[in-house]
Amino acid sequence: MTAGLTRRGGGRAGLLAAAALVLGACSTRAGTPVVTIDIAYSRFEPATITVPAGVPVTFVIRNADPIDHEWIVGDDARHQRHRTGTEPVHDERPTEVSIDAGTTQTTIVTFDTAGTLAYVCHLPGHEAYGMIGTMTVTSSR
Ligand SMILES: [Cu+2]
Repeated sequence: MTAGLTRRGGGRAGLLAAAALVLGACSTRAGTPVVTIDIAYSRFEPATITVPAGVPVTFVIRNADPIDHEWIVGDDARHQRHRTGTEPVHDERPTEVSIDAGTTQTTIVTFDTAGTLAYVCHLPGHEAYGMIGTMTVTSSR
């Protein structure tokens, strides 16, 4: 109950907390960054994330909506494939996650190279609505 109230009250605080977790990677329990992404009203929060390359990053994706969503991270070519794709469910690649209504999914991704990626929900109409975020992968620790 308390956690729900806290989360609802502080979208910005959540973003800062996620950034702090990334920056404080060495102090997390597993020794790797943990990033929490909330989905509500068909939006990703935060919509901008920075993570380090070369280490496993744990993403905890929480879908508070009453409808299903996806979280697919990658470059332009990957997103172009998904815009025209027909795969209904994603559960085999760590960079492609289906998050059913009201559920939380966790995935661990290691980004090999620095660069700018996007994370997008490719269910019909969701990207156009604004369900997209930017992931900056940095080479510095
Ligand atoms: Cu969606």
